[in-house]
Amino acid sequence: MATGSLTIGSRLDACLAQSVADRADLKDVASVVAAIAAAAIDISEVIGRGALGGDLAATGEQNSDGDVQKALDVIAHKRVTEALQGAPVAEVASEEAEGVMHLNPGAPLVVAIDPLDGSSNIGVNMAVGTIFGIRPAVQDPADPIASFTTPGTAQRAAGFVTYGPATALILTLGEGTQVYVLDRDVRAFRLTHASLDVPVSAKEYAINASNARHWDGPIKAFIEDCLAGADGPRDKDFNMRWLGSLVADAQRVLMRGGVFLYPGDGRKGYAQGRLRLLYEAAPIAMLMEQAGAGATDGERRILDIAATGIHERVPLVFGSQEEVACVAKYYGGRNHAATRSPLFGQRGLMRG
Ligand code: AFP
Repeated sequence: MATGSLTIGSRLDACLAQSVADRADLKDVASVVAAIAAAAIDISEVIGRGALGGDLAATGEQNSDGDVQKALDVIAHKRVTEALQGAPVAEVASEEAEGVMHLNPGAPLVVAIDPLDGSSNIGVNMAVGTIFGIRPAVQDPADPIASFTTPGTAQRAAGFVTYGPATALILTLGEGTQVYVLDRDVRAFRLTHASLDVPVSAKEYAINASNARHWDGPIKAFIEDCLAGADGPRDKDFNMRWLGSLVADAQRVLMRGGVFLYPGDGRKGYAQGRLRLLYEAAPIAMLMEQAGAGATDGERRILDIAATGIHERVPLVFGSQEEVACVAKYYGGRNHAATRSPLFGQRGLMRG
């Protein structure tokens, strides 16, 4: 999408038509984005009614993750799946389904999707979202998930919807990252930002600090040095945010910079962190890189990582380039002979 050709205020369908006019190869991708956007508008209206629409946080079955599904998880999964059935989509890998779902055999694209991210926020009126990545379909009789075991660089498009004070669609078709906001008067998304540009440096980090005792040395050292502020090796004070909603934290980072960290940690089942490579980390990574930011697992570029399973977890660090690079330095300078420090029980790795 030649972002220079986009006009602020234009509706999503007009912007997608423009991108297809610029690049005919985006025709099928644009159809899938339009289908997901239509489903998101319906989901936004369900969320917007809150408890008036029944208990959206009511719990039911367990999903692939062993997480208990909430009513809204199921509603969102059903709505996006219906929408994708009518689009050029061969397969779907959804957080809410154990295996790959087969929709339209022979269709050119597949979608990895988290229909409702942040479900622990549902019952308390906090932002939640839908995250998706669109890839070419790969036929390989020997590998039933071949379409999803390519690196994140195979993604043709990626996006997420934040159901917050405004419902916003953050989208990339591989040429910059755009922001659309839902205009409820016409039930359509309209362009508000044609090409995001994330600040290179930042003074804000996002991490669930209650897990500090479980982090590895490099993460402990990085956060310890952020906490030391202007008195420490980073020479600047930091602020902290943690919204418990990946899409909300990601949107803040895209709009004003910062760094988000969900590292692997010592808790049972969290060696690779909590977030999923295919339908959380990889789409967010594409959006970040298209907006001039970075995304790693602490050391490796997320988009270079190929999944071996559709629900595979990966540690995730994304945001302002300088901060993402700084985290990697803490790993690169790993010193296993770290000494104890008063704060975390291990001395920071970057101390002189
Ligand atoms: P839920 O969908 O179970 O609420 O998980 C949300 C999430 O995957 C992501 O949106 C948050 O960034 C992260 O989990 C929060 O994890 P913690 O609850 O461990 O802080």
